[in-house]
This record gives sequence, C-alpha cells and structure tokens, in this order.
Amino acid sequence: MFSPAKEKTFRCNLPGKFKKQFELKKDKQRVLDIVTVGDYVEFNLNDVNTGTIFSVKPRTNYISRKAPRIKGASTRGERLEQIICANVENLVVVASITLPKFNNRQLDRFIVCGETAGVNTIIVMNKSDLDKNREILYWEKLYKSIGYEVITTSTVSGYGIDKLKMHIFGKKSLFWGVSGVGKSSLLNSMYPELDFKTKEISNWSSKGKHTTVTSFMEKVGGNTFIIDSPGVREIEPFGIRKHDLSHYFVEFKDYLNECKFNTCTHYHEPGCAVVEAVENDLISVERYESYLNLLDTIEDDIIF
Ligand SMILES: Nc1nc2c(ncn2[C@@H]2O[C@H](COP(=O)(O)OP(=O)(O)OP(=O)(O)O)[C@@H](O)[C@H]2O)c(=O)[nH]1
Ligand SMILES: [Mg+2]
Ligand SMILES: [Zn+2]
Repeated sequence: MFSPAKEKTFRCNLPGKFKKQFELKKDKQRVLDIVTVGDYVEFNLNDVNTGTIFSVKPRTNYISRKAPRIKGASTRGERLEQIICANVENLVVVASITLPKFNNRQLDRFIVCGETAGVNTIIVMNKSDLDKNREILYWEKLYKSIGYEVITTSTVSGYGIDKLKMHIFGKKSLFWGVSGVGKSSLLNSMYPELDFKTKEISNWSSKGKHTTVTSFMEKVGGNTFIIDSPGVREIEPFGIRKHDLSHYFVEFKDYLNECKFNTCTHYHEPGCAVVEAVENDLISVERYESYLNLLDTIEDDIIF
C-alpha cells in the first residue's frame, strides 16, 4: 500500500474477519476484490514496514472485465467480475500494429471497459518503428474521428514518448492491453527509473507467457501515478446488458434515439438509425462489426 504523506511502501494484510464482512455484501463486490490497486485504505502499523488494513474507502470508479474462465472460479456458468484497479483518471489502452498484430475488435473491447468505468480512454499505437506499410494511419484516423486521443509511439525510436508522458502527467493511469504490446517498455521509456521487466524480442513470441505478472502502482513524480498490469489474453467487458451496449460506442449516441423501436439492439430491427448511419458511412463498418461481435457474446451471458 502507498502512503502519499510519507512516500513509503507498507506491506499490508487483510484480517480474516474483514474478508467475511465483505463476502456478506453480495452485490458487485467479490471476495477477491475487497481491495485492489489504486484503492485508498486505512491501516494500523504492525511494525515500521507492515500494516493491517481496517478500511477501504469508497471507489470513485474502477476498471474491470469478466474474469477468465477458470475451473472452480464460478458456479452455474456465471462469469465473475475481475477488478483491475480503482480510482484512476485514465485508461491507457496499449496496442501494437504488429507483434502482436493489431486487432481492432480487441481494442474496441478495451474501450468499452473504459467507457463503462467512466474514465478517460487514451489509445496508444505502439511499435510504429515496425509499421512499414503505415497501417497505423488508418486506425489512428478512425479513432480520432470519433473523439479518442490516439498516440502513436515507439520505444525503439522514441517517437511519441514525450507526448504520451504529457497526457498522463498529474493523473493516475492504468496501462492495459494484451501481452507483448509494450506496456512495460513504454513505462520504462517514459520513466527509466522504473526499470520494469520486459521480454527480450528474441523469445517474446512464445505465446501465453506474460512478462508482467501482477498489477502495481508507482508514483512517478508530482501527482503522476502509473499502474502497469499483466497482459490479458481475452478481454470481455463485465455487466453490460444487450440493450445498453450501444451507449458505450460513443459515436452511436447521436443515432440511438432515432431508431423506430426504443428497444432496438441495432442488429436486425427495421427502422434502425444506427444501421442507416453505417450504410451512409457515418459510422465505420469496423466499429459496427465490433459492436455486433460483442452483442453476440453478451447474449450467452448470465448477468447477475
Ligand atoms: N520494435 C519494437 N519493439 C517493442 C516496442 N515496445 C516494446 N517492444 C518489444 O516488445 C516486447 C514486449 O514488450 P513488453 O514491454 O514486455 O510488453 P508488455 O505489454 O509489458 O507485456 P506483458 O507484461 O506480458 O503484458 C519486448 O521484446 C519489447 O522490447 C517498440 O516500440 N518497437
Ligand atoms: Mg509488462
Ligand atoms: Zn437501432
């Protein structure tokens, strides 16, 4: 845990009694998420370096996803919510144009997680030095056109690093994305003192290996805090109902009230203003396909 007043790290534990109290509150909070990175806590000192937490302050926001399907982690096929961090201003979604290959549907899922959390989402397109065909330009234009900050970077050439640093200055930011896109490398480029572990290029491609294994927050000067997180393999936003999904695709908002049916899911319904906007090139086909793809996964989902 971090104590801003003293700028010292204390390793804290949670008393068992405390855990039981939380378990009884069967709303969104699950046992695993009693306390997460970015939470403000109060604790009693055990000795000069360790403490015992006795309260967790209410969160202003939190970023989450559906917990991966792990045997025994859920009952009756329910998907649990995994909270990644709390109380952040920025979600920095890191993608790379290659190694691993850029996947716009995946990016859109991270964006939806940011929108549901109500945080500012910044898109980072990393590894621009490998972008020989300038593929980034297409995506950069698309996401800028719908209002997102898009920052193209390379930790090899140093391109865009200062710009990114400027955008997260004085804020608390989560760096999130799939494994190998360069989250830790970007953080090291901006703040060399962090010296986070990153993987060598030569053995990076071995799938399923994550270099960063736990999320943690670091203060990097002034009021700037960064959270590095392990790369995720799959990203599914948690707790969205079918008829709400469209609200998290920001550029759909202008059309939602114009559909013939107010229960429209913008898929097959007649008189759908979203479909019409896609046909008239006012909404990009890629974003609409992402939407349908996500809508389809929500259908099988049990929301509780
Ligand atoms: N060419 C190129 N390689 C990069 C760039 N940024 C990072 N890399 C390489 O990409 C690999 C993965 O970088 P990491 O920083 O470990 O990626 P990560 O996103 O933190 O990965 P996880 O911790 O597993 O989630 C490393 O071999 C880096 O050297 C870049 O801008 N250009
Ligand atoms: Mg990492
Ligand atoms: Zn519609």
